[in-house]
Amino acid sequence: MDNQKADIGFIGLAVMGQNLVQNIASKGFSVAVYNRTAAITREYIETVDSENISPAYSLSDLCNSIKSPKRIMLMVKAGEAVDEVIDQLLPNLHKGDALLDMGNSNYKDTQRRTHQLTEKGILYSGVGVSGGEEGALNGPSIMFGGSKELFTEVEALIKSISAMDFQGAATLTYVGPDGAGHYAKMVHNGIEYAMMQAISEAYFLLRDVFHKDPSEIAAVFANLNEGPLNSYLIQITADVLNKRDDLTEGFLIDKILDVAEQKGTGSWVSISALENGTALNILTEAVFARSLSADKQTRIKLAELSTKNELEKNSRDKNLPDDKQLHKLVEDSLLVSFYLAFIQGFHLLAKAEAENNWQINLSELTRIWQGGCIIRAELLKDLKRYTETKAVLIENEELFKMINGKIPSLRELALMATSHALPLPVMQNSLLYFDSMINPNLPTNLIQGLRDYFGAHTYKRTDREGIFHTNWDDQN
Ligand code: NBP
Repeated sequence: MDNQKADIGFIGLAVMGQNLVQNIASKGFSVAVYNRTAAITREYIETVDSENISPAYSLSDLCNSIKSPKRIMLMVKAGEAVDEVIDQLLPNLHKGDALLDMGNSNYKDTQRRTHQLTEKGILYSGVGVSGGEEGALNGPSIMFGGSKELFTEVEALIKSISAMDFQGAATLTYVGPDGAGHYAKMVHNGIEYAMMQAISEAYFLLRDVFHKDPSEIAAVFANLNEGPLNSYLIQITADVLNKRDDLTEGFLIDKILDVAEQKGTGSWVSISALENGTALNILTEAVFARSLSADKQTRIKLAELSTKNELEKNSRDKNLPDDKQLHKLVEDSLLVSFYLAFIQGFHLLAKAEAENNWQINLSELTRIWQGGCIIRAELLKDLKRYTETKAVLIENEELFKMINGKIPSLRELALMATSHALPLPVMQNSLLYFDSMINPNLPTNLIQGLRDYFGAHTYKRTDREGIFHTNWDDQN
């Protein structure tokens, strides 16, 4: 009997899946769950105390235990696993059934799968879910992509499990068809990379130029969190820096190896920017910073050969700002870096939206990123207002003036870092992006001349219309 069947099916009981299922069940929806490794399902069922969660030990059991038309969420490892699960599920699905991929799939895979399943009459949705394991349990930010019809139908359920924005509304939105939801999640993750890198750069400066210990730096971040930088990432930075080591004396942060890992979405966003010709240097440098950190042994060897220590000695104590001035330098520099990371991310989104005809509402993204997700931040309140004008964000005069007013701090901080041989890829690239965008005469005229010289690629002139080519050998 259908009324004894579960409201939805759920596949994938790793950390995200387990928490999301608990969240769904706690809102009164019944969920039948399946995991490839049955022991994990068994263990999960034993530990969760909810009559809304029932186990299935095969995909056909799972499909038989949920209401029709079937709505099945997938939360398995992004990539081949999703295709494998879809292939195994297909014999059990009928026209009108729906699959919702809640993992971090590449938007191109989601577009392909949407096409493949739509041909079979199966509804497919790529849903971006942000918030990590805590968000999955207590309320993530949800970027729904795919069939609008399916969105309308499952909206009540998904709304009930999401977090809340600053006004108390659910952090859920319909982003657009096929890959739009996963594209938005990918950009979210790119911005997350840039924010985390900028934060680590501020820590770097406070540690290596100002020689503050972790608890002093934690105090700086706790203080910053009281102002316009108020955000989840700034808040947890203070917690991470303050944590004492369980195994030895001192702070845990001093024992953590400086090699950062990545799972893919950061590089996908850069690949997308390279493909559609959008400048995304701030977000991309955050990815490269992680790649570069992996060259630990080379860094150790070259440190011994370099003159970095002399440079540091010579720069030490040279007119360093006092704590109050330092607070302003760091606050302004982080704010500029954060805002420009969002500006670049939104520029990329706007380009992708136009190319794919997605009709993404950028203002809605600034709303649903206010709660539940890793990049939730006070500045999204202002960004929401700026995106409502629909102008290219950096052209918004109010926003531009605000950033412009903080650029002197970033310039001073970048100069200070350079004189200490301290690399700040995101902060320095924020300055580089800003300086490029305010310059009406970049040196790219020379590039055009060189291209025309060796490849007859032609060029345009500043003083008349048309396409020109010059015989450069002809020295007159
Ligand atoms: P993982 O990304 O580590 O995936 C593990 C799950 O995938 C397990 O349930 C595993 O089953 C299943 N699986 C694999 Br691996 N290969 C499979 C296959 N061929 N067939 C069926 N199932 C397969 O788990 P996670 O960290 O919970 O993340 C789940 C998704 O959520 C990912 O797409 C991730 O990118 C995304 N996400 C994660 C976070 C986060 O903070 N972790 C945040 C937001 C989104 P098994 O138990 O049998 O091995």
